[in-house]
Amino acid sequence: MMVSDIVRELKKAQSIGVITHINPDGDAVGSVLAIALALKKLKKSAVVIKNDIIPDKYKFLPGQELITCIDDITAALDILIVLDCGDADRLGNGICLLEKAKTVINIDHHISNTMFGNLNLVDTNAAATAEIVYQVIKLTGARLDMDIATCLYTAIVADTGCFRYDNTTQVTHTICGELISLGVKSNRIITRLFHERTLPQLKILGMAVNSLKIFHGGKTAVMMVTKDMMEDSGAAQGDLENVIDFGRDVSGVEIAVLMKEVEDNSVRIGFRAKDDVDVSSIARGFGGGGHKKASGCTLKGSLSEALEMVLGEIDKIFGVRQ
Ligand SMILES: [Mn+2]
Repeated sequence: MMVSDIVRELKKAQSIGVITHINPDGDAVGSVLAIALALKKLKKSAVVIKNDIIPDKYKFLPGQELITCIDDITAALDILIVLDCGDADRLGNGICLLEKAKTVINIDHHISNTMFGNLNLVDTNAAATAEIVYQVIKLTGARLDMDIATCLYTAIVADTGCFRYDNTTQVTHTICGELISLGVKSNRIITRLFHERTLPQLKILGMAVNSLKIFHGGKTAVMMVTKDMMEDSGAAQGDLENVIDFGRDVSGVEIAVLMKEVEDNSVRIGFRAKDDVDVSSIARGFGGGGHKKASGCTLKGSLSEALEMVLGEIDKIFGVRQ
C-alpha cells in the first residue's frame, strides 16, 4: 500500500477515529495526536480514541483536547486509523472499534505487523511510525504547524532513543531538521523525555538497576521489577520506559531483559539488543513481537519461572550459561 492510497481514502472520509496500542509509548502518543491535528486542519471530524492511560510525560503534547473515551464513539466511523500497533490484540478494549469502522487503516513500522487493516501501510525501515505519519500528513496538504511538528518530533526522538538506536537514518534527521525549522523546541523535548524524572520514576529505576544480574559471561543483563517494587516506589505503568536501556548500557552486555511482574500471575518482558543480536525472534517465540533490537512479550507464571524460560532461549544464542 502506498502513502497516496491512504491519503485518497482520508480525503473521502468525514468521521475519523485514531487509536494506538495499549501501554502507549512516545511514538504512539505523538503519532496519534499529530495525525488527528492534521485531519482537523482538513476539516475532518477527527478524534483520538483513548484505550489506556497516557503517561504524564506526554501530557505536554498539543492536541490533548482531541482525546475521547471509547464509550463516546457511538456512531460508526468512516475510518479507524490504527498507529504503531503490530497486532490488533494490542488495542485492548479498542479492538471492538475495528467492527465499527467502515475502513481500518493500519500504519506501522513493526516487522511483526499482522496486516489486520483493510489498508495496511507498514514500513519496517521507518525509525518510528511518526516518520510514516509525517509522509501521510505532507501528502494530504495539511500545513505542518508547530503543534503537529512537536508531536512528530517527540515521537521520533522517543523511538530512536534520541537518535542513538541504529533505526536512525538520514531520513530521520532530514524530517527532524524540517520539524526544528518549524520551531520545535528540540532540547526541551529531549530533556523532558530522557533526563527529567519524577521521584517515583527515579526510585523504580534505582530498584530495577539494583536487581540487575549478569549471565552468559556478561552478555546478558536481566532486571526484575516486582509488584512490591512498583508499590513501594509509587511508580505507575509507563514509569519503566527506558529503564531497560540501563541494562543495555553495561559494557559487554549484548541483550538486556527487563521483567515486570504484572497482575494475573504473568510477567511482561522487554528485550533490547546491542549490535547484531536479533531479539524480535526471542519475543516471537513467546507469542510477542517487536523489532530486531527492541521487542517484548508476556509470559504466564512467576518471575523466576519466566526468567528460566527466557534464559533458556538466550542459551541458544550465547551457549552455556555462566
Ligand atoms: Mn513505534
